[in-house]
Amino acid sequence: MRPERYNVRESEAKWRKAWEDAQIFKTVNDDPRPKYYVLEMFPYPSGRIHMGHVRNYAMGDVVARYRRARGFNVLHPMGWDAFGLPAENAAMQNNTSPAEWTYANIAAMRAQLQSMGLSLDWSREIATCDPSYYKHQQKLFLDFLDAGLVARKKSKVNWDPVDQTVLANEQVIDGRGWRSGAIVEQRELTQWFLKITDYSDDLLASLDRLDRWPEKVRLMQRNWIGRSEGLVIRFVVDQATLGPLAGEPGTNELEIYTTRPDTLFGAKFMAIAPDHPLAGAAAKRDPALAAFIEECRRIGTSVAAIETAEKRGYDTGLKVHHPFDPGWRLPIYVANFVLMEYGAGAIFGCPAHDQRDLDFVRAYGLGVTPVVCPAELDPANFIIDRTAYDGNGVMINSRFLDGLTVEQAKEEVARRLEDITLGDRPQATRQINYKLRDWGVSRQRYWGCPIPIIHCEACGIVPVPAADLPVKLPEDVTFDQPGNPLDRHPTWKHVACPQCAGRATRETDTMDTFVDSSWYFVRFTDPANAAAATDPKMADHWLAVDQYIGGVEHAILHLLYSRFFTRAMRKCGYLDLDEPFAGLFTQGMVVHETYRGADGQWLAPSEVQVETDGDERRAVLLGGGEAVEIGPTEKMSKSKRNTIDPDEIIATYGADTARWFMLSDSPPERDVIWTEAGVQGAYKQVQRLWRLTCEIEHIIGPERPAPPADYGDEARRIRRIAHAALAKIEDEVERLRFNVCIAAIYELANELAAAVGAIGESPVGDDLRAAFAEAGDILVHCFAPMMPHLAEECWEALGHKGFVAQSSWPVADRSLLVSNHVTYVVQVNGKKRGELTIERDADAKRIEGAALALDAVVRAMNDKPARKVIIVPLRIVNVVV
Ligand code: ANZ
Ligand code: ZN
Repeated sequence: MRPERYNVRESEAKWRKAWEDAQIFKTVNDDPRPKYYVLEMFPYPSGRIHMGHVRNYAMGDVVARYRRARGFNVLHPMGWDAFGLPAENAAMQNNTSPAEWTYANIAAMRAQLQSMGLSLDWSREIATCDPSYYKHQQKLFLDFLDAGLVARKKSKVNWDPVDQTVLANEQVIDGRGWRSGAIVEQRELTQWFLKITDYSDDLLASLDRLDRWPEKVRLMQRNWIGRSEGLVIRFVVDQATLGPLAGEPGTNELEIYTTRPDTLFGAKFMAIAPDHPLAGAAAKRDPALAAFIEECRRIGTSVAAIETAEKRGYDTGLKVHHPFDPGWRLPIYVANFVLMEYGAGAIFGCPAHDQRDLDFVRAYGLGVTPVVCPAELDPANFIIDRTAYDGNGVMINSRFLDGLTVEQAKEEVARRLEDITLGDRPQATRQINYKLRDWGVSRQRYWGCPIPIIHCEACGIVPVPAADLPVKLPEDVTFDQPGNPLDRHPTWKHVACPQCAGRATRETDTMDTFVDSSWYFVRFTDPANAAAATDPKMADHWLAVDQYIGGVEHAILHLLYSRFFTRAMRKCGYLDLDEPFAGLFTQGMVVHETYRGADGQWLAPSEVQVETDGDERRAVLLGGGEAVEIGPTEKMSKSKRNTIDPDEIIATYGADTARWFMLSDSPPERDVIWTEAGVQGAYKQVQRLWRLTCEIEHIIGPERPAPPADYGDEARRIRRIAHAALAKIEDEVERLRFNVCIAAIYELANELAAAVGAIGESPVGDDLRAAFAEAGDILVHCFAPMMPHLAEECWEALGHKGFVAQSSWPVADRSLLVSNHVTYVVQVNGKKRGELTIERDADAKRIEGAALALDAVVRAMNDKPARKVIIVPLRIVNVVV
């Protein structure tokens, strides 16, 4: 007799060791089976896994195990996104080195992931901070440089004037340096850029083909790329307003970009970016303007800064002539909401139809004239108050445009201005703009991939020769002073120029860590390749990733950069593919209630006792009994202390329980609320499934009966239930609806338990034993992807040799599921007269009798006898009279 209780701890350790010993999750490249590549976004080695990881990796593992059972050669690898700032901070605080800290974290987290029982091929593990990885990344950079995909441009960085160092965006808190507290300045540095904008159109257009991506992610990418079609219009500057500036280059006209040329007659002002050359020129004669520009610079010109800052402007005193009415003059403001980097760095403002412009004129009293009236409104009653109107409608207050639609008016303005020549060019030209900018990859940091470039006084920029790669990070660095240790290292940066052998220095910037994660999924296809980043054959064989799973926080940058990298790698011959991720799934977060003590301090769930009294929930301090306030349910975070440690859960309940609960409780794209009761419920299921398996085994007996030729009613019913569950779970796993699968497993288990209970101790025929054997196998197969350890134990209990993890998925016999009735079309002399629903296995005589008895048939036969009745099985009955 088997033990009543399933010993989670013993069993989980045993099966993990058995899998490991047999190396069953190791993937070979030249396997003849069809490939399936499932990947979860690799973690940053912060030191410990959190529940979000558990959820993410449990989902990926279900897919991997399911596909393996379905006969695919599955690639399911794991690695570490291992460069980045936290390692430098830790080195600074704990007097260790970033490498030591990182590798210790990797070791700890690897052990944690292994305790989850994930079916990963650990032989393919990579860490992006390893020279064996970043060597190839440096080569990629040099190949991109050769291919014209790298540029060097000036760009702004955050500069801490006290620490004399560049700060990452996350090190700037409320405009101040995180360590020094000094007000951060913007400085221009020459930096390296990857030319992602070469692919703007392609990256946008291809989104349409990614039909296994969530629509919301595609929309976010579309918005980020931000394609817009508009018009560049040249406004003539009123020379009389120029004063001493008259004649200075670039002062006689102002070029703007607009997507709404139809609103030109609603214009109230012009606005230029603080760094616009005309602003600089005007500031020369106006110190207050110079001060205003300086202030705008300090706030910064990031999109986020601009969106939150109050709209402010400064009247330069300059004016332009309206293109359709020289007598109409518009003032030029310098405004903090106009970006130099977009369009022409200048706009005309139409407050009635643009919210920013409206906010602006409300502050500066410039008036509002609506020019587009919603079709259903009378223009006389149409008033713009606090909200601009950006919808469609009919043109009003717009002279020759009146009565046109917005689209017609846009076209009319474009046509007219294209026909006017100013100097030797038309006054307006059509233009397509993108929000997407080239990707600045230079970081003034130590713990990143060194950019493989040498600066020679004589030769300029010299790539490090391929034979000298990798450019390794020096290990003897200190973090006792601010700034980049590579800059102050005594020897590392001084080298002989590879071209002229003269004195030269290394580039001390390292790459943005997003570069590291932009091609790791490619590296997994051939991770030990020392000669090159990829073997194109392997890359093309494995890619695209069939199912990628990760957090929606990576919906924009990581995915866009990876899509760009794939295209750039194709250009350089590393692979032949454009879209790296055929299927994408973004999972929801793991959330938990929050608790606060009487002193307002956050309390951890482990410090709190929650009591339920009917619908009422109350919490008290564990031990103390003081009342605790139950706060909202929020994403698990250290700051709110509402985290649950996966290690503790796995130690108490086992990995299967943790996985099961993560998958069971809500649809995978939604947030899952972690509750103690939920985990306990999952644990009960583990025990229950074990007991049920033992009971089924008892019914089957020591010998498995061969499948009989005929099944009795009860055996047929059991088979139908099992195959229905199997078919359902197949369909739902493929749609990643894990919670629905689990519900179906519960249902199957309930039905089987009831059937077992009904048998009690009465004798069981071979057909029923065979049906139970089959149903037991199906049950175990169905939960094996979610609870792999328990499944092995049950598989063994059912008398199988070998691993369920390696056995094939049972074939769902869908013919068992079809209903017992079929519907025939009934014809008289070939003409449809009615329908007949009858048992599937009814014989010809019964079908004929029932068809001839139908009212519609009797009428159509008109008292004539049937000469012949032709039956097409399961489809048609034709009565010939
Ligand atoms: C006049 C106008 C009237 C506008 C109106 C909008 C509504 P997208 O789709 O983002 O390309 N714009 C142009 N360049 C800008 C810059 N450098 N900084 C800030 N804003 C800028 O939008 C283009 C619109 O954004 C342009 O059309 C311009 O304002 C503004 F009823 O021109 B519009
Ligand atoms: Zn040189």
